Amino acid sequence: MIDKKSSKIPQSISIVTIALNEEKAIAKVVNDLRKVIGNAEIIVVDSSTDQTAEIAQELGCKVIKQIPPKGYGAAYHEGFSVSTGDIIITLDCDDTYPVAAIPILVKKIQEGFDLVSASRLKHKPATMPLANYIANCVFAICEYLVCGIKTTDCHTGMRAYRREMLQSFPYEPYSQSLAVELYLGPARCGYKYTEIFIDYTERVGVSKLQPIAGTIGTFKRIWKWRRFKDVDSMIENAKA
Ligand SMILES: Nc1nc2c(ncn2[C@@H]2O[C@H](COP(=O)(O)OP(=O)(O)OP(=O)(O)O)[C@@H](O)[C@H]2O)c(=O)[nH]1
Ligand SMILES: [Mg+2]
Repeated sequence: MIDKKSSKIPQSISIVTIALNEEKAIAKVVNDLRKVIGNAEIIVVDSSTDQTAEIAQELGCKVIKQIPPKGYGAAYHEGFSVSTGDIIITLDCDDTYPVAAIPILVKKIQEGFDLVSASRLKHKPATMPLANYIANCVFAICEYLVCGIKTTDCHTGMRAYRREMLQSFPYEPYSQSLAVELYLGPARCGYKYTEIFIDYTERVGVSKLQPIAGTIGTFKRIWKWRRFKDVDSMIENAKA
């Protein structure tokens, strides 16, 4: 709809992850990634006061410092802007997401999808608190009713994006719940999107989730991409 896809099959991969005091998890996450993606670039946008950045640097990651912390969206935005791959994979830096799923995400992008989202919610994961599970189910219902977009998990941190797509629709990085918009926006703009299901394991380290601000942010993002809103003019205005 807004972007002419090049005929070249996307090949190069950037892993973009963000970290706020994840020194207990970072080494395992990076070592697991290396086993799956070899020498692809790994970018860590780090806002930590602990040893996360030093560990990531030692393991050969490209570390971008963002101090003081500017939040989830700002950190990912920075990571996207310095990444170079045709395919951008995101995941939390807390060892909750299965890196073994990355080849499946990559293959789907190479088959022609612009966005592949790794949903944690085929059923309730034992590792997700009940309140979070219920909230995610309510968000999914609202996303369908308000935007007309079917999804089971708009808050998953594990996604694959085709780079050209990510660069060409107007997302707002600096407020809460960017992940919601990075699904609803492309879907509403006519990009080709899909979900796969993954397992979601126990978090290493302390959660940074902000439930109230995140819920408000989610509903704002849903409303931004509501049905019947003229997305073409949104895109034109953003370009102007
Ligand atoms: N650079 C940076 N990273 C952040 C910031 N806030 C959160 N993160 C990271 O963003 C990722 C997602 O945050 P989490 O605390 O895992 O949030 P969540 O996945 O919704 O919650 P859990 O299910 O408890 O893991 C983690 O890797 C955090 O370390 C920030 O302000 N700056
Ligand atoms: Mg997490």
